[in-house]
Amino acid sequence: MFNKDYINDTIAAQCSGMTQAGIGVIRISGKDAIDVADKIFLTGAGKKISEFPNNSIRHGFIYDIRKSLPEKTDEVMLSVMRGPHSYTGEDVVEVNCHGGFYITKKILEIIFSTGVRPAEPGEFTKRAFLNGRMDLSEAEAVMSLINSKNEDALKNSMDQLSGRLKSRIISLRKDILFETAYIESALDDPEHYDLTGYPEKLKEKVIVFSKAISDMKDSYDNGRIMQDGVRTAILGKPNAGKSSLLNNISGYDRAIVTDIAGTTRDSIEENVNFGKLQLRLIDTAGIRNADDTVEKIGVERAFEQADKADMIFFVLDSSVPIDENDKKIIEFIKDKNAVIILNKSDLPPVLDEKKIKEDLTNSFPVIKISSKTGEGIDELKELTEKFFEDPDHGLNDEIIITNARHKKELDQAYDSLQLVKKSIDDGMQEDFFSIDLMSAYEHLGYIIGEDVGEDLVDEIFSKFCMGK
Ligand SMILES: Nc1nc2c(ncn2[C@@H]2O[C@H](COP(=O)(O)OP(=O)(O)OP(=O)(O)O)[C@@H](O)[C@H]2O)c(=O)[nH]1
Ligand SMILES: [Mg+2]
Repeated sequence: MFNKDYINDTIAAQCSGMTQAGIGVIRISGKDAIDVADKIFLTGAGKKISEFPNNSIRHGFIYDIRKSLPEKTDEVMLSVMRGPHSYTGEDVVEVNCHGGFYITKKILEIIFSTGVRPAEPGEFTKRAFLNGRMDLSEAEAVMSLINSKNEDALKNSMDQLSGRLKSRIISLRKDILFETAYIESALDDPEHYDLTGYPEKLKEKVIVFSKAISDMKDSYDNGRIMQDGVRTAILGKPNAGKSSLLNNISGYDRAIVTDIAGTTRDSIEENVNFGKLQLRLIDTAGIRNADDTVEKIGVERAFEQADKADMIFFVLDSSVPIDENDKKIIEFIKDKNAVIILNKSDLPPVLDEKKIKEDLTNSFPVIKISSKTGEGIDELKELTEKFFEDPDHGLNDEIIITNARHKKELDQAYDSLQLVKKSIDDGMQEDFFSIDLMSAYEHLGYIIGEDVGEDLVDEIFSKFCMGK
């Protein structure tokens, strides 16, 4: 299916970030990798890398062989990893050079002058997949590992990279295939296989398979939270101190704060690390019946943001009494995830805390803070962390799906299994069962890269960063 000539050439790219740094890493992969390294590198004692054992690293010099008299270009460490036991499954050479823009670019140019081709984004990992070093779900885990912004996301990517999702999918596929094979054998050889009572047994198994798949499907929301952060909308009436809270949590003056009610007009987003969590914090316009057109739109947007959010920080100004605007918000958040924040704890309290708890039927945690002095922010942090550690909202599920492509295939596998169940309930012939069982089998296979087309593979790897 895949063009083998294509994988016969040798590629190279800078693997370290495109920034000034102590060390820059350039990777060369393909059948000529070691020959190329021999042409451009010598140790101080004049030895070539091909003379060195596998998985070793050597100190030496890169020479600019484009000059008539090769010229020392950089002092480097060079490592050699021969295929098939390398990242890509091919011969790989890595150059650790000095990490300046100019020097890494120059070494790459020397490498390209030998006929090596620049690697496309994700091409090293794509080769690892094509050479059977990892399945598609593991290759995708490499990308999410690089993109991880917090502890949970990192742990989950590492789990996926070590093949946890893959083993679950493989075992499910094996069980589904067994049933299909049984049906096919029974239809071919009715003398030795008896299908009496089989549909009922199959139905029980299909329910078990469906449950396993729906658990993975359900974890997708948590997966998104883990990967992109908890969408947290800060909601409250004008002047409650919403923008001050955003500024306090993000650690700098992100939003404009004034004592004029209606300062924030449009929603403002900021990604912050909040304890172990990553929050996508959204400051919104203060909720009130505004006459001003712009402010009105701002208020509508505030409610839209709160609707989409995983969590609402409802900010009340504890130095003034509750008013109609607060009541409107109390009504709005009733069936949502929210924390009630009594802000301005540094001022004499006016607001009746007991009354608020009653109004909210005690269903939300209430916390006192001061966005001005920072009092209570640590408690808010702990409370938010605890909320998302709770197994109900949990980031502790066994396997967590973070990839939209995986979710889509799981949806389709699940739907196919529901068709099997329906055919059983409708008393259809056994061969109907196997068609939909096989469809579920195929969709699960796409997750790990069984029988996926070249286009899809190109699409997936093109999302990777350079040098990976
Ligand atoms: N004393 C005290 N003042 C605060 C606190 N938080 C905010 N303020 C003050 O309250 C006023 C309004 O603060 P903002 O953060 O702009 O309020 P907001 O909710 O974003 O207001 P809008 O954008 O108009 O909806 C400012 O003068 C802040 O300095 C606090 O904890 N203590
Ligand atoms: Mg504001």
